[in-house]
Amino acid sequence: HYEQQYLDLMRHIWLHGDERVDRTGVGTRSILGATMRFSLADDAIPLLTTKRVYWKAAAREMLWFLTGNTNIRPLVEQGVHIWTDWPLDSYRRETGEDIDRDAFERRIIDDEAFATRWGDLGPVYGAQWVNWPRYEPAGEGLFRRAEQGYNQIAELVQAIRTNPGSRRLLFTGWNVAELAGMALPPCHMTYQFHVANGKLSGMLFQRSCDLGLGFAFNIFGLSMLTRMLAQQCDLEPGEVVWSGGDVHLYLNHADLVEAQIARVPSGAPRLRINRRPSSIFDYAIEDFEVLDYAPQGHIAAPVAV
Ligand code: DHF
Ligand code: TMP
Repeated sequence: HYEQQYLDLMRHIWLHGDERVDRTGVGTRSILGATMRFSLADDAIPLLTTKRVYWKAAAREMLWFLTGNTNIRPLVEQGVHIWTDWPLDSYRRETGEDIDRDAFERRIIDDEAFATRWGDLGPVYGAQWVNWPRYEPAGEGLFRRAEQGYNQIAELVQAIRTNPGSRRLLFTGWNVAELAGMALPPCHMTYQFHVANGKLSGMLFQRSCDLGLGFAFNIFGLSMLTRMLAQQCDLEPGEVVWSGGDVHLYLNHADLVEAQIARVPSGAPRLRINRRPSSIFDYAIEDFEVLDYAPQGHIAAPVAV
């Protein structure tokens, strides 16, 4: 089963990873470098079956990246809570107010000015993907920021269509000049694509991977995006290759790890895209459907902020 790779990696890191105190203070067991491959043939989608994954939240997150928006407001409006903890943490630290998570989210929805002030993550994923800053000469050796940045995604679609043999079919969120302004520097930082025999494959380099929590979302996002690009470029889906840099398990995920590695993967979920939108930017959540997904129960685990 495709998921055995994941369970083997989880077991390996839990048994042999280097234990250290990480940025969050929670502590991890960590290794450097891991690769997994998953087929996308016949609509196969590498969703974990040993716990329920809320794939719609991951899909909404991917669609949000493609809009270029970096504010959590549209996510929260759709009931997606995965990014709330970081702005909430800044708000608590900077105001000293002990607001709870639900009240904070309610304010993000109800109060646009509040969302503008407190809901933004800085120039993260979407900002770099579709609007990487471009500078133009402003005379006397000065430069000013151009109104329109580089749209790496639009250029990627164009490049796959016109130059499928290219070895430069990639985009990245790792904009060194802007890292300091980001709530978190990009984890899933570089995506690369490859065309062979009429099939599009996608690869991700993830510099830092929370294997118990973030990974399930990241592998779904990579696969969904590869499927969307294939559809837009009239190619068949090939495979996805995931590669991790610092791949870790948080020490407070012991229950999740023990429960999950005791489970046996089963089934073959499929992702259907029910429409062919006119561009990569025109997909909606209703276009996506997961079939044959009968996972084992969800396993809750705390997220390290
Ligand atoms: N920090 C850390 N420590 N780990 C992460 O995985 C992570 N991911 C981020 C931002 N910062 C992070 C963005 N992605 C969840 C999933 C993905 C995600 C953030 C959080 C999460 O909490 N998932 C839970 C609940 C999902 C839900 O309620 O929809 C899960 O069980 O999958
Ligand atoms: P770091 O910036 O110190 O590496 O912390 C980021 C943490 O968030 C780390 O545990 C990796 C995790 N993460 C993912 O695994 N996937 C994601 O998509 C994001 C945003 C974060």
